[in-house]
Amino acid sequence: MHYTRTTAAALAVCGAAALALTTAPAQAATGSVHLYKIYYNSPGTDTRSASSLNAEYVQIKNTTTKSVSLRGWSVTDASAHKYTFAAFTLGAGKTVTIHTGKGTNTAANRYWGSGNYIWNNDKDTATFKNSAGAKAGACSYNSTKASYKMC
Ligand SMILES: [Ca+2]
Repeated sequence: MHYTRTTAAALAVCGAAALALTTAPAQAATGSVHLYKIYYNSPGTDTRSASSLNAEYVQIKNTTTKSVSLRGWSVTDASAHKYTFAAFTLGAGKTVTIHTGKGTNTAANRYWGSGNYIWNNDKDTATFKNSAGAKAGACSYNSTKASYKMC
């Protein structure tokens, strides 16, 4: 009886270890490059001033453990306005903000270059695609009660 219990316990430990080994790679592979936040109703009146346009933005986050080249990746709204990344690399764990208006690109801030608002204040859908044109995510909102949407 004593030996049987010991064997059973040993087997249980081996089983747990085997399970840990098989699940570890999957956990390490989690993470993605995805839509993170849309700030669709910039503060104040929509005057189309540079500061107002640039207070409207969409963010993309890289939760993988590697830098990812976003060249050719795109974001579109429901009206088919499209932003396509030129040469740009998003570091591991980093977030990039795509402002609606014009500005000077940096590692953390990119500019759509639009003279008008992109993200409707009531409802819209952002679609994110990779350089091959495959959908990498979407984010929708349908409320004027908030000014932004966490995707
Ligand atoms: Ca807006």
